[in-house]
Amino acid sequence: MTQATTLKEQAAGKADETPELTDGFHLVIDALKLNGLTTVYGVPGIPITDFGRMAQAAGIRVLSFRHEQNAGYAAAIAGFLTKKPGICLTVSAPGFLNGLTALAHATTNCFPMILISGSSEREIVDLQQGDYEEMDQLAVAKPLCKAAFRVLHAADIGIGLARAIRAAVSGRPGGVYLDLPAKLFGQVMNAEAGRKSLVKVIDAAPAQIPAPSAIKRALDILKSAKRPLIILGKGAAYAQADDAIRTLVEKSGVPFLPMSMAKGLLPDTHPQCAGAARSTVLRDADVVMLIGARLNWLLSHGKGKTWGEAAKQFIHIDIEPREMDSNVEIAAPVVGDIGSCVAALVEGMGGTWPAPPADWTNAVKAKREENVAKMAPRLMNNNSPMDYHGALGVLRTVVKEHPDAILVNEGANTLDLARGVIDMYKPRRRLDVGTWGVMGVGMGQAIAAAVETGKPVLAVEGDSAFGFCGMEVETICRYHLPVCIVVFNNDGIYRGTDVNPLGGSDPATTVFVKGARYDKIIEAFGGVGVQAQTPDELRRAVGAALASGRPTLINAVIDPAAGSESGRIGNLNPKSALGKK
Ligand code: OXT
Ligand code: ADP
Ligand code: MG
Repeated sequence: MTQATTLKEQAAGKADETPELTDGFHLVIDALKLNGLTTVYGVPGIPITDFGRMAQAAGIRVLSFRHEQNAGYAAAIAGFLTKKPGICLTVSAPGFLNGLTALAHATTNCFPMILISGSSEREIVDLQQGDYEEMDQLAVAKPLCKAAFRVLHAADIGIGLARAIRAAVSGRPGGVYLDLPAKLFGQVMNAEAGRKSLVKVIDAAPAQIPAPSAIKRALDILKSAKRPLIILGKGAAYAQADDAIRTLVEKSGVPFLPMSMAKGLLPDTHPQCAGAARSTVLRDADVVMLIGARLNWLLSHGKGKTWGEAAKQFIHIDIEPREMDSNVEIAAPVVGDIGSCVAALVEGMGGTWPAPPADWTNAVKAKREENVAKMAPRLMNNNSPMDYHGALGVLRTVVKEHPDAILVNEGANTLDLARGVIDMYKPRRRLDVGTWGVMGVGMGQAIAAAVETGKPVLAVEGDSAFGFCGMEVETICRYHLPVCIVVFNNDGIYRGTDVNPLGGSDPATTVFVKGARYDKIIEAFGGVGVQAQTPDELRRAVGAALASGRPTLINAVIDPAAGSESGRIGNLNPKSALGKK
């Protein structure tokens, strides 16, 4: 009797005579469910089409995308939002490679994610005999993620998933690849033995308690500071230690600077927030406490002009010991999970803690107020076509009125100016391009944000950025997600005014079709499309979208001349030694 026949007989009620059976499909599903991983982002196809169907039938929420990269970005940000690994499911070779960019992005950003890809038969792959979508996926994935595993036997599925979960969320979180060859799904085994083989991962991300001596060293330095600064990074947002962080900041009285995705951990309107005095605090601080933020390019590697001449001492809180001294000397490394470290610091501060010198906090306050006052009138203009500030002034008010909504943001000018203009009020409400500054994360992030949190999403997208992932508006419409997309349409990358230096019919490399109507795209799928030419029209359209919860795309017409090259990071473009373009 074949195994398939036995399964059929089981279904026909002859289960009494034969032992109950299970197979690879069901073991993977059961293992995911056992570990509370009940949402999967992916694209179906050989060999995982039936897996998706069975998973859906078993109560897992399976969201089918139009491209695996967007599903991967969704899984990555789901990991950030939930502290559980986001799951992305793809087919072999090309689907796997499409998902791999997102896996590498998750690893780079320290987000827990598991990319599960079906793969072709080992025997054929290893002899390179040309299987359907043949690729040695495990070997390809390894250098691009935190860990990579392959499961060959159904009895190892439980252990394989447990290893993947632990690798993704423990220590510094990251991306994990799990390779599941097609044959594995069909492997049959005794159901009872299968159940026993599954592993419910206990304490997947154990607390990492800092050494008391490290806490004392850090507090001694902080206490001696004349111009202290706390920098909050997206690791601090990820840690979900919101109350402890707020207590530390408020008890210390130290000005804090949120990195982009840490905005809202404490409100940007908090009296200690130094976001609007960024250059001043980086240049003048003498003691800098980093909490879940790396001294990478986004912080000018902790040295150079940005950091000024004044001597600095760094206190660095991070779960990854090797992050210490990666760019500059760290005077007080505090290695541990942020929840434990911050709690220990607060405890070590005791009942009272001396406020930082008033000349420092007053100087920060004065600079902040100066910058805010400088920006205010620019946000009020009602120009048509809109400039960035006019349009963003509207969105700033919308977010203030909907502090729970999640803001997704990508582009160059659209990103950099929105980051400064739009105040955030709650933790983990701002999602963006992250450490790589990658375009195309927007729609995946918007979908996962809506799915994982149930909150409304406002996605503010450059027209180029949107182009990397725009087809997912169909996905947004198909799942009826409360996502309002605003495309800042300035006819191109950075600007829409460049011309081909040689003349001729080819446009310049950075410009798109002029006057494009992105709003028409969503109408094809039953969503609401709106063209907004003025800030007033934009205000009305976004208000209606958030009130209705219907998928909406607003084509916000931005002056093509308004942007600058690469937004705020034009300095990173190499210059020709010959001075020519
Ligand atoms: O203190 P000072 O005086 O200096 O002032 C600062 C703050 O204090 C002040 N501020 C405020 N003032 C008043 N009020 C408030 N509330 C306030 N808040 C702040 O404002 C200034 C600035 O503050 P900020 O922003 O905090 O500070 P700064 O100096 O900018 O910070 C430095 C950085 C580095 C931390 C920051 O700039 C940053 O986080 N930057 C991230 C940049 C980034 O990642 N950019 C994306 C990549 S750009 C490029 O690579 C693009 N590509 C290529 C490409 C990519 N990326 N990916 C892929 C897969 N393929 C290709 C492409 C194709 S962008 C791009 C498309 C662009 O076109 P779009 O159409 O999409 O977009 P548009 O440009 O709109 O056309
Ligand atoms: P940002 O871009 O906001 O500056 P980074 O991505 O550079 O932030 O830094 C995030 C840091 O947070 C990483 O070094 C990572 O190891 C750390 N991290 C992530 N989660 C935790 C945690 N729970 N406890 C301690 N550190 C963490
Ligand atoms: Mg643009």
